[in-house]
Amino acid sequence: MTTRRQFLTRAATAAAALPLLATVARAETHVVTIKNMAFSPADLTIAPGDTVTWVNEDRMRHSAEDLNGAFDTGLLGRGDSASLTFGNSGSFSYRCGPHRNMRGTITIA
Ligand SMILES: [Cu+2]
Repeated sequence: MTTRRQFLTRAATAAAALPLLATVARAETHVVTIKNMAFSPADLTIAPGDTVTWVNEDRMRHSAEDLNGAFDTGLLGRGDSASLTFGNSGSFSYRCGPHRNMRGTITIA
């Protein structure tokens, strides 16, 4: 079973104020695999507006929870995934809820 959850972070307004300078980039989706009690890649840099999809390949349940509460995928069973579309800026540190030593970061650059 696959669950998909969408979250939206704060939309930045700076880019909208400069329409003539903006280039329309195609948003990408990045996959973070959860396997063997680790996020891979643990540290991921994405472009503004990109989506990150976490896929759990472990038998035990995991989650990705932002340390500051910006997002929480909820527990994902084996084969489950959750997707989050990020805004225009920010840097996020997250961990697995049940296994707090499992850590990762998302940087928008
Ligand atoms: Cu975990």
